[in-house]
Amino acid sequence: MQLHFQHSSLDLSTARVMGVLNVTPDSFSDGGLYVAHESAVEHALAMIEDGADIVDVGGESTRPGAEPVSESEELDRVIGVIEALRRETVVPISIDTSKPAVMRAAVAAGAAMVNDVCALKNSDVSSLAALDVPVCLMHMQGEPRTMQKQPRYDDVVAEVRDYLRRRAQDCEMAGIPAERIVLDPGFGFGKDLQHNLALLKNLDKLVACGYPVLVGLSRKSLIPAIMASAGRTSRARDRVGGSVTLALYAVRQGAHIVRVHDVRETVEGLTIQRSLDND
Ligand code: YH5
Repeated sequence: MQLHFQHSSLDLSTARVMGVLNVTPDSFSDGGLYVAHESAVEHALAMIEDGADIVDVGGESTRPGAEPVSESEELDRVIGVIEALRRETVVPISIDTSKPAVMRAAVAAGAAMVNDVCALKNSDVSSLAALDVPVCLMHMQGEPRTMQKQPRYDDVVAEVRDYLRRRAQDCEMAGIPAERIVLDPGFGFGKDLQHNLALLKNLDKLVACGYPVLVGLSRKSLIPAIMASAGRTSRARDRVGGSVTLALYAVRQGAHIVRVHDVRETVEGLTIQRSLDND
C-alpha cells in the first residue's frame, strides 16, 4: 500500500510516523506569533531529524473543551510555518484543519495532505478534490467543545467503521480517488475509555475496509484513564510510555500511520518491534 502525494509517495508496508506540530500561542508561551513560528519550524525540523515521515501542522486546538479559532487567526498561525518548512525540507506536510479556506491556502503554501477531524463535513468535497492531495477522514461524535460529555454508541466499532466507509464513498463520488483517502477512528473524539479500547482492540475491522488507517493516541486522556483503572496515578506530563505502547499496539493491529508528539521514542519502539518481527 502506498500514499501518493503530488511530488512523492510513502510506502505504507511499514508503519509511518506523523509528527504533531501545534502552532498555537499556548504551546509557545512567549506570546508573539513570530516566536511561535520560529519555535514551530525548529520543532518540526527536530521531529524530522528524529524520523517523522509527515509533519502535521495545526493552528486550532481540538482538545476537549477547546474554544474555536477564527479563520484569519488560523491562517496567520499556520501558513507562514508551512511556507518556511517547505523551504527547509521535502518531508510532506499535512494541514490539520476543518476549514476549507485553510486547507486551500495551506496546499497553495506547500502542504501535501489534508487532515480533517470533521471528515470534510464542513467542506464542498468536489472543490477540494481539485486540490489533488490525500485526505484523512476522522470520526468524531459531537463537537470538540462538548464531545466528551455523554458519548453513546450501541456498537462503537461498527458505527465508526460504517460512518468512515460512508464518508469515504461520498468523497469518492465527489471526485477524490480511493488512493487519496485515509481513515481514522478518532480516539478521544466523543469516546469514553471503553469506546477507545474497543476501537483499538478491533482496529483490524477498520483496516479491513482497505484504506490506509491513521491513529492518534499520543498523550491522550485514555492513558491516565487506563492507569487510574489499574489503581495508579499518572502525571499530566508523563504520558510517553503509554503513548509509545499504544502506538506499537495500533501498528500490530494494522495501523499504517501513527500521529504522535514523541517522534524519537515512537520511532525507536517501531524500529525494535519491526526488527523482532523480521528475525
Ligand atoms: C487524531 O486522533 N487528534 S488533536 C487531547 C490530549 C492530547 C492530544 C487530553 N488531531 C487527532 O492530539 N487528527 C488531533 O490530551 C487529530 N487524528 C487525526 N487525524 C487532539 C490531540 C490531543 C487531545
